[in-house]
Amino acid sequence: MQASTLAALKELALQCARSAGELSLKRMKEPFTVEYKTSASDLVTAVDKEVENHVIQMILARFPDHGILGEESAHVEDYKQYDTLWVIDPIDGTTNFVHQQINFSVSIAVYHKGEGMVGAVYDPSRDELFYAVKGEGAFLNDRPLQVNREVSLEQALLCTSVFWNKRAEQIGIDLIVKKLAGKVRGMRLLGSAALEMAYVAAGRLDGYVSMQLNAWDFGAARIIVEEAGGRVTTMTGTPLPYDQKSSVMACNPTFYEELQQFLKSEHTDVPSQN
Ligand code: 2AM
Ligand code: CA
Repeated sequence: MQASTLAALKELALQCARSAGELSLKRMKEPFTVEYKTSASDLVTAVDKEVENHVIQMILARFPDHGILGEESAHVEDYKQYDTLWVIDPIDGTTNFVHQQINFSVSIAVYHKGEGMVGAVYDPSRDELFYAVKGEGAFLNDRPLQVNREVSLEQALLCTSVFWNKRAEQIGIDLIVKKLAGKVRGMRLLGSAALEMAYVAAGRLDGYVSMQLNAWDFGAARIIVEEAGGRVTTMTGTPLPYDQKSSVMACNPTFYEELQQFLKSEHTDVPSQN
């Protein structure tokens, strides 16, 4: 990809992330409708849909021949026909948006022929923009990010997204998380996967694990963690897809192998959850 094209993609991705974040903050202060998707713990608001449409319009106004895979419009068209694909989540952490009014983010990624080129995760309530461009490093509001602390699994502060429902119990996620929490220094659950992974890039957390995330939850943050020197794979160590659900493991490389071995020894069926 030409340097000028990459620069244009970066500029638009950052503009979209900021603009979407500002719109969701503004709408948060007004009344909005909340609907259930599949259950009372799976929410979508009118703001998610409005913000996604706003981002789609910004992208297509500039690049009408690009494809879009967005959480609220994932069913709309066959995105596979496009070389350049924008993978977007207008609000990652919708439950936090509704209840806490903090700890939610916008996630915007650009993939070219399946390869991550630009990732932007914006936290509008703290005005923190995490972003990365392939080969150019990762940044938080223009400050370079680097995962460089030497840390063992026992010294690590980890984070995870878990749904405490029947299915999680059937798979045994609750037990894995419990065992992992007993092994590491601490375990956090913030409720926005994109933000949690961006915090790994920023060194605020040492690692993030999830048994199942959607492509728009990890699409941008994965590029940011990798550009910050972190390692991101599925829980079994295979490369992450760019357009499918997957388990995710994103961490400081110094304890990646140790974490992988621990997960393997605790749960041998992990592959079936990818
Ligand atoms: P969302 O807010 O965009 O739905 C913790 O809840 C994290 O998991 C959030 O990033 C959330 O994204 C995501 N999430 C919520 N429900 C999910 C589901 N059914 N499958 C995968 N990820 C989900
Ligand atoms: Ca979302």
